Amino acid sequence: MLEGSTPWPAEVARRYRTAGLWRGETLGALLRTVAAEHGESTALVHGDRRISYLELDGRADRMAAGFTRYGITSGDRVVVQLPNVPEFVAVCFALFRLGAIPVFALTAHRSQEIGHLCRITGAVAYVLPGVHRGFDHRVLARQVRSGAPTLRVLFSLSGQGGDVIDLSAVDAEPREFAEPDPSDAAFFLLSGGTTALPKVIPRTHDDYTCQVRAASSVLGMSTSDVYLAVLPLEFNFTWGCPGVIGTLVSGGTVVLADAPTADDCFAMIVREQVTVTSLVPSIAQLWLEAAEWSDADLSSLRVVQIGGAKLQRSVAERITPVLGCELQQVFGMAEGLLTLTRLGDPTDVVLGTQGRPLSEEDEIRIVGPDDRDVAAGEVGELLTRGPYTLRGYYRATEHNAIAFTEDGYYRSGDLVRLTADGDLVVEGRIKDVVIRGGDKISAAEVEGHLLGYPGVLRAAVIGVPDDFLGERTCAYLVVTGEHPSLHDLKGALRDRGLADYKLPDRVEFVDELPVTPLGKVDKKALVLLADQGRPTVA
Ligand code: J2J
Repeated sequence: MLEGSTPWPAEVARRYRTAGLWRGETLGALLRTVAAEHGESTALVHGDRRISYLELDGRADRMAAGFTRYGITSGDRVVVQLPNVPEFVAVCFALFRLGAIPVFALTAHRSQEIGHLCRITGAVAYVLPGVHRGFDHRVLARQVRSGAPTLRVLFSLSGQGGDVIDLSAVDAEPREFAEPDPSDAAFFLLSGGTTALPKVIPRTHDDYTCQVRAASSVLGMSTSDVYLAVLPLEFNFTWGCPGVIGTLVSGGTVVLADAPTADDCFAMIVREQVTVTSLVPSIAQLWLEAAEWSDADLSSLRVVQIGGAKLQRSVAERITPVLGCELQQVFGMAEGLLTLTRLGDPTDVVLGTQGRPLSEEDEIRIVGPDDRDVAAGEVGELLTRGPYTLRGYYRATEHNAIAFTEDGYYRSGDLVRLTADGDLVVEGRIKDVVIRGGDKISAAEVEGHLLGYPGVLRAAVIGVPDDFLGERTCAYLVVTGEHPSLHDLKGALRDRGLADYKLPDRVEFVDELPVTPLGKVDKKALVLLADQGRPTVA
């Protein structure tokens, strides 16, 4: 077992195995099995490229052998920062085969995030996109390498030369590798968490195959399904709910979208006869607006999953009439637990709840501040444990002591209630996270960076309601001397290497931050204050 991970207790693991939830399968072997059965079928589509299962399987084998030439071996961690391209999938399966562990990064991540990911995971390699959306990731990579002692090799998607190896050169005669232990980490997801430095989540082969198989079965996925990956592949929602892996396990086809724009996605839906896709609410809203005037025939769509942020009922109500397909609400987290409405659920359940847990072995508790279960139907914090929910963040002993109960429940920080029928409704959260569109922003992380700006004495970051994104960020600052402009603040954070989506949308200045009777910054009071104040123009 990978040092720094927390295993499930032995008797619990035995129960999951006996129940057939953990089957001892590795993700690499899953692709092999499907390729043997549906070799000629199309696994991936990207623009004009169509890649069959046999081709994907073969590419993963050759790439796995190729990676060993650069010294990458079983157990090594490799940061993967790629857009939605077939190479993302091939690199991951190559690493799975090898027993090496992909660490998923967002393409928006910069030196702060990538540097942290490299250091905390001890990554030996970093796979980057080259120049992407006008940003040169090679410069970032060299910068990161100087502060990450374990990082040895850089691979890039587009021909670079020098010290950055072109991914196409990662190619060698296939060879056999020892199967990784299915109860070990297959890859790392990044938490949308609350801490100043983001935590990473080891997802095991056993737990993830359990999740994708169950999610595929809930959606009735089959070889005739075509999944459109609109959101970034590294998002747990897109990767495995059932997403990319669930579609591949079912022998279906995954279509990779470069951007979530309605124009491009509608054209792909028509051309590839897409049946399933997953969206965050803000993108669903854009699609609804576009569909009102578009004459694209979207009738191949059977389900649109929406999750990642609260879906307003008014938006939920328009999905079926406008897009002509079923809506499935999904509440999920990179840490594990998924709840989903089921196909054919009553309208009120689909429109007004986030559904029921994915697995019968998912355990949930809803507790008050005293950690006792609230009365039926009351709102409280959601605690959960189960066959695909982590038991501990990676290398985070101190944080794990507060993020989990002694008996292994993960404290989600989400405020929820259960309806009389047992469907979950998300009511808010107690964790200090802003959910901007589908992006999760840790207030503490941004506050730490704001405090690095000259003259800033105190900083508090809050989410303020926004019609389109759900929430936007607002920074309240106490400063000495002149007030910096929002533009200057954003520039400074960007220069520190913080991803763009974390930069505040608005800044306000106060003489003192309000505090609660316990002496903590009173963020509720700030939200009320923000509501009265007028937004600063960037
Ligand atoms: C309200 N809040 C939600 C929802 C997630 C599937 C779907 C989403 C994620 C995801 C995921 C929400 N309504 N429907 O990993 O596999 C908020 C909660 C939650 C946090 C987790 C998946 N769906 N949320 O969003 O790790 O606050 O996962 O704890 O990015 O998003 O964020 P993340």
